[in-house]
Amino acid sequence: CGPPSFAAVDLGASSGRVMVGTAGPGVLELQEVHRFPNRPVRVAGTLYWDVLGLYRGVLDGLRAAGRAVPGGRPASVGIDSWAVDHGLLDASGTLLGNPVHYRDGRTDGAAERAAAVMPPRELYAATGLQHQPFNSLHQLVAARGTSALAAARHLLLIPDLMAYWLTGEMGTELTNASTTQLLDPRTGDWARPVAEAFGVDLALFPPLRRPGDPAGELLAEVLAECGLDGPVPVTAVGSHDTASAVAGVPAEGGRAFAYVATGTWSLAGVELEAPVLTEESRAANFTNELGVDGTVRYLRNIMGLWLLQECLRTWEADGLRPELEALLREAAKAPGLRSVVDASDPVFLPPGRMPERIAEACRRTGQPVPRDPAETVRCVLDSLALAHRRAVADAQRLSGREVEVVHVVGGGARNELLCRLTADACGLPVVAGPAEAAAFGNVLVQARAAGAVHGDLTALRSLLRTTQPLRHHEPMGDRGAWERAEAAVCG
Ligand code: ADP
Ligand code: LRH
Repeated sequence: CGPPSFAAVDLGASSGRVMVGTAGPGVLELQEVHRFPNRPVRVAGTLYWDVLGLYRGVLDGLRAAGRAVPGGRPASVGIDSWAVDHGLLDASGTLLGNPVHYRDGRTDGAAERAAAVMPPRELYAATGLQHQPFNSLHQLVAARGTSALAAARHLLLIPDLMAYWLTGEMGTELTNASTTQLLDPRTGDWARPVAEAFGVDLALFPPLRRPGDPAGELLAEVLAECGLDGPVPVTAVGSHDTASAVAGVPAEGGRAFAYVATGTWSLAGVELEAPVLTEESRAANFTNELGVDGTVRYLRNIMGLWLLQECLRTWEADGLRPELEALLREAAKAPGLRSVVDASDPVFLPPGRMPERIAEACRRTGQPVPRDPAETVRCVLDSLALAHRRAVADAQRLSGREVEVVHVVGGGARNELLCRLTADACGLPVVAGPAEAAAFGNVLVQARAAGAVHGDLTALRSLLRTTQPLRHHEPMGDRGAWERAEAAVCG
């Protein structure tokens, strides 16, 4: 028989997918067996994830995976998703309400309330986490006093919740736990003084598990529902999608690299062995999230292709029938760097009429307002490339790690214009791909745990590099133009 196949569940903010990955020495293949939209729902003023709809997508995907793999069942299943969000469960393991979306306004003002409990400097020194209004800690501050939090006996991050429904076993996967602002990135254990100060009961979190650890087996009812023969083990992977995506960067050993994992968000930074907890790093809003194999993902969150997704949604609602590929072709011809916005500005965080918000940001900063959808798309892509440039430069300066190449992975790696602009803006070569880096990282960790592939992250990445098609972009154009654009955004 050939090398084993694994099912990777990867839930992104824009879509969920189940992929079948086959891995062995010199072999790495990925096949998408099911993709489903991830459409949040607003109910009575609160924005929720449709968590049961997503779980149904996972079950449909596992059924499709069973049909796609030789022998009818995957060697194991791994699950990753976006970070910070969670479900609260009562003592019997019943979900107490729908998980709230990180873009919901319930965390408005929570950061200020948190700062009154612990000065941001102290919180950063203890957790290394950047300020984001939606960090799990802020969500818990916002949820204080609610009946759901009072009744909760367990808190499960989204991939851990899916794993619990599939296996009946609870755990807290470490890379995603590092996005809660309750973990100490130096020790990989809970930051107990922080939890105590905020009155967060750490007993809500089931025991920590690491990528590669066993995470149970599919329940009999799940096997029956998915038409699978058991046993099918579940393996913990880098359950934060960005941790899996960074594991799935096809970097070359010995060549220092930065990464931009670009999908709904752009996560841009470097991989380190230890966190950077300096005051300068906090001021630059860099985060220290944990990665696979004890690495630190030192990065900045940039608004990402959400800006484009939300423009498309607005134009669709206005009856314009936008077509992504045509718009990107037009945007490539539109004048470059005509106007740029700050792609880290929280003004772009909530859903709703993005083209107007972009136009308003241009007006506010005295720049020309985009005149049509193509110019708006160009403004978004120029702004993202500029934000990538700033993050890559800041990551190097703050960590002391100089890089030779930028790897662009995630759905945005399919966007040639964005990759080319990122190379030009950073003044560094860009290697683009794979677009499904998170699923690759997920599969590789499972495959190593199963003994199908061996070695450290460098070895896993070398398998990616030698098996996957990648596109290379050399930096071109006028560097001075990017410097002037940066000055326009940063003042
Ligand atoms: P997430 O995991 O956050 O849901 P993805 O990594 O799947 O996001 O990336 C989705 C984004 O990738 C889309 O919003 C779109 O901008 C971009 N994308 C996907 N396919 C293409 C394509 N063929 N050409 C250009 N961009 C693409
Ligand atoms: C990307 C991501 C990112 C988080 C955000 C909430 O999908 O996981 O790393 O900051 O979603």
